[in-house]
Amino acid sequence: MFSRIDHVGIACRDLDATAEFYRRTYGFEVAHEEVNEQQGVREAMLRVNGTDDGHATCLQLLEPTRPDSPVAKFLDSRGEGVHHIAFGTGDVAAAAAAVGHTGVRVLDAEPRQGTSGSRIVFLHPKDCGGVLTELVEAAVSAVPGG
Ligand code: CMX
Ligand code: CO
Repeated sequence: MFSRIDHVGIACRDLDATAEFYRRTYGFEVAHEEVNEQQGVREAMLRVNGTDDGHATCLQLLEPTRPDSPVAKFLDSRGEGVHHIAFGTGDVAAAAAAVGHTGVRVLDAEPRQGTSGSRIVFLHPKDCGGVLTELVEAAVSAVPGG
């Protein structure tokens, strides 16, 4: 049901400075940038491996856009660092339902919009060994032939 790590989310205070750190230290370039107002983030995707078809593995750098957002609250309480891990799946609604049946709290009753038109749901970190976990279905348009 889950075939890959889609991305690792990293909370930061300064997106541009953090992207520059990853560029100069590892050579990872920003493949995509967007603002997701629903999630309260300005974000940059840095492709670590794979191709730009919605199935790559990325780092997702996250800067908050408002003080009451999940990433802003995380920065206040824990500071900068790894915020979540995201697993890729072909059907996020079915995957969330299956995980929900195991007793893990699914935070989104319906999938929300993620990066580049993907569909996402979050799982409660307290039910996942302290790891905030995201499930991601890539947008159809990002899949070759889709
Ligand atoms: N990883 C692990 N634990 C986390 C966490 C994280 N990222 N964020 C919060 N927690 C823990 C806290 O440490 C706290 O634990 P204690 O009770 O032991 O102190 C507990 O969860 C509750 O934390 P809180 O600060 O009161 O935060 P909330 O309950 O208000 O929110 C959460 C926590 C996970 C429900 C909320 O952040 C959420 O809904 N996240 C999903 C959406 C999101 O993160 N969007 C940004 C990314 C968007 C994207 O990837 O595209
Ligand atoms: Co994410």
